[in-house]
Amino acid sequence: MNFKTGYLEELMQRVIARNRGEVEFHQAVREVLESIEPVLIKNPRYIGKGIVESLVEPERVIKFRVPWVDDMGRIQVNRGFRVQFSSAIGPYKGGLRFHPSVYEGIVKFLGFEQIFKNSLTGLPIGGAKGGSDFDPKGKSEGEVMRFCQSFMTELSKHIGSNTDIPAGDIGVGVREIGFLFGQYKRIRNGFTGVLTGKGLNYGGSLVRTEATGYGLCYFTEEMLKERGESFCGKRVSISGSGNVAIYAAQKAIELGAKVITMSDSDGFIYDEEGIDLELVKRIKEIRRGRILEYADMCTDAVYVPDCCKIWEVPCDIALPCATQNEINKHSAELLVSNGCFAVAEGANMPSDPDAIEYFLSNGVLFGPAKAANAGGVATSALEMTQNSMRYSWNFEKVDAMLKDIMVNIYQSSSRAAAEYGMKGNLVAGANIAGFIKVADAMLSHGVV
Ligand code: NDP
Ligand code: 2IT
Repeated sequence: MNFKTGYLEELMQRVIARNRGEVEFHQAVREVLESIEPVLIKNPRYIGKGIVESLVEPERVIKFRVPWVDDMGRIQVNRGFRVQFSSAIGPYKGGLRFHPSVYEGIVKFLGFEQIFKNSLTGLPIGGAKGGSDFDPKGKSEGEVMRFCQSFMTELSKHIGSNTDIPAGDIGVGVREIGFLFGQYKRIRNGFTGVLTGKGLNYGGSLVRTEATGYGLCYFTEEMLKERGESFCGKRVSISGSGNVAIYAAQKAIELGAKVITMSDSDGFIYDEEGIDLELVKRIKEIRRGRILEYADMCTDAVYVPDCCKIWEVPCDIALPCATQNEINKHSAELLVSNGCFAVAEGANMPSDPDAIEYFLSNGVLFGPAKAANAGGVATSALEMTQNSMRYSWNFEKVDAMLKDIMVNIYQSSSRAAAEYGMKGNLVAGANIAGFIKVADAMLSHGVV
């Protein structure tokens, strides 16, 4: 799609020139700019006040060396990042990703997306992301701890419970958050809610572990209701087998669906009888093993050593929960021709632009990541609230608040799409609803 206004085309070209080679960031910006074009045409004051120019430029990019000592006594050096993108509606908030593919472009794309996602939650949180090209796979617990301590030694200078509150993402779960928190507490001599996704015994919130996956299913349920449908009796294909995938599967099964696939970066399993989630949890959460082991232990299941082929399996509903750009146009065509009628994104930006275009123009119910996976960060914000109160809520209360937030996100995205003449297009709706709140806050603050 091309822009109707020369203003946005020029702005996009400037983003590309100023952030060379950061293709994931360009992709994320282009999608948002395309969606908000009708808002800018209707409200030229956003253009006059330079709101979009400011929004595409991070408030601060922090890039640092992370030296650590491996089990052989050798010094290893990784790169750490924190992109504090926008604090227009609250302190910077967003996860940390530890994966070898992490570079500035990935962190910027994730931080940019986080601005609008966090705005959609209705809670007062700005947008940020961070991480490192450190690969936790195959590292001992001692190595992971030493890496986390070194990473936090630098990061601690830039974050704080009222400034920037990181959390987990790929490769960063409750174990890593524990090591990061311990080091922050030691260096700063302060016990504050500076991270979310903490263990339950030192300030974590109930439901945070489950929140992204559960929230994804709550959002999808609302989307399905639009067609008089539900999860009940549906074949659901899920990619990934990490935090988001596992708890999306748990909630989908609880709502009556049959989950038939899960994957990791090496391959996927297909179990026509329905995935045995307790077995997946034993392999992935307890033993930190590979999904291949499922097929060794469960004779009904087939293992395919190519994770990209997962979308060839016929399903009714697809929940991509692994990583960015895991669904291209070819996969989208396969999904639709095999009868898939709903796709909701648990991962960040898992569908590429051509796949999204294909889903939307073929009548597929499509829940974009910013809206559909916002349950994780929303529950993080509830963790911040509980930490501030020095109190904790029970599981049912947090779960009910999460569900309420996801229903509201669906409704505000759906309403914004209809208001701008794009009924049913939740990509446009989520971007518009997320943008307006942030843009109006920026107008109030003046040139800052
Ligand atoms: P985890 O590290 O727990 O799990 C990641 C899963 O995705 C693993 O199964 C991993 O396989 C797979 N994966 C990672 N990279 C690739 C790749 N390049 N190709 C294929 N598979 C891959 O991370 P999460 O479950 O937390 O995150 C999954 C997605 O959800 C990410 O896009 C993340 O940004 C997003 N997200 C996470 C939230 C959270 O609260 N955790 C909130 C909102 C979104 P392998 O083990 O082989 O690497
Ligand atoms: O992408 C995301 O929304 C997350 N990884 C969760 C961020 C958070 O602060 O809980």
